[in-house]
Amino acid sequence: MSKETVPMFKFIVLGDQSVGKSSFVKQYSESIFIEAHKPTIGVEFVKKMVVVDKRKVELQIWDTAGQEQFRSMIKSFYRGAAAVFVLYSVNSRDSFEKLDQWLQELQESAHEEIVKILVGNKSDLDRDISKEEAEKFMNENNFSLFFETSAKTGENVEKAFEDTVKLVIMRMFTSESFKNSIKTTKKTPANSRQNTSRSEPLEDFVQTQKPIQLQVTPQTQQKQEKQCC
Ligand SMILES: Nc1nc2c(ncn2[C@@H]2O[C@H](COP(=O)(O)OP(=O)(O)OP(=O)(O)O)[C@@H](O)[C@H]2O)c(=O)[nH]1
Ligand SMILES: [Mg+2]
Repeated sequence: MSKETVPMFKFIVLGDQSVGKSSFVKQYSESIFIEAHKPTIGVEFVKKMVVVDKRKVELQIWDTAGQEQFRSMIKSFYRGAAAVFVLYSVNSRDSFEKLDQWLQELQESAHEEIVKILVGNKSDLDRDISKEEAEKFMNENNFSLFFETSAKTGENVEKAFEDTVKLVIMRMFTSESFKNSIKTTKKTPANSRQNTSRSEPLEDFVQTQKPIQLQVTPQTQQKQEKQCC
């Protein structure tokens, strides 16, 4: 009996303290919102099986702490990640200004092919950062997609994850170096028989599927064209 091979994508969620990283992940994985702020200690991990355009993918979502003291340990989790959500809060200029620091850390510690997604969370609150300002930042800093979300109302949260999955799949079809930079299989326990073919499920996946079309903003499209040629 042949066993279905489901590729795994590792996603990281970064951003300043209290921007709503854990709430964003919780809203997506469990459809719940909690008013109280319980700071994340180190890194928390959530798994979710999703079907996007008839493709089944397992997501491993790593929700990181915003507190400064955890920065150095968080870096060790970037390895093999397909995408990173970098969050700020639309009502906090301070969190928007910290984005440069997160980009700097990514540049130092993540592989350069990682898909970067900019997320302005707390869109249900009065804003301090306009959409135009955030779009300008996105274009200047090589983000692939930008969303304004509310982890409270759920606005755009599922779309942010689903469009990111679609984009990652699209990159797998178009970029060999991206495919080689991301981890798509689960770690096997140390005492089990090692599956040495790291990319096998991904190869199956790519070979048996047709490329998909992702709706992207004009800016994103221009950027992707620039990147590809
Ligand atoms: N109104 C509103 N509040 C939100 C939203 N997202 C998160 N919050 C609130 O903001 C506070 C911080 O949310 P968390 O999700 O814990 O923030 P975090 O980024 O994970 O924080 P750290 O783990 O400390 O880095 C909590 O009180 C949440 O209820 C949102 O979209 N809208
Ligand atoms: Mg948290």
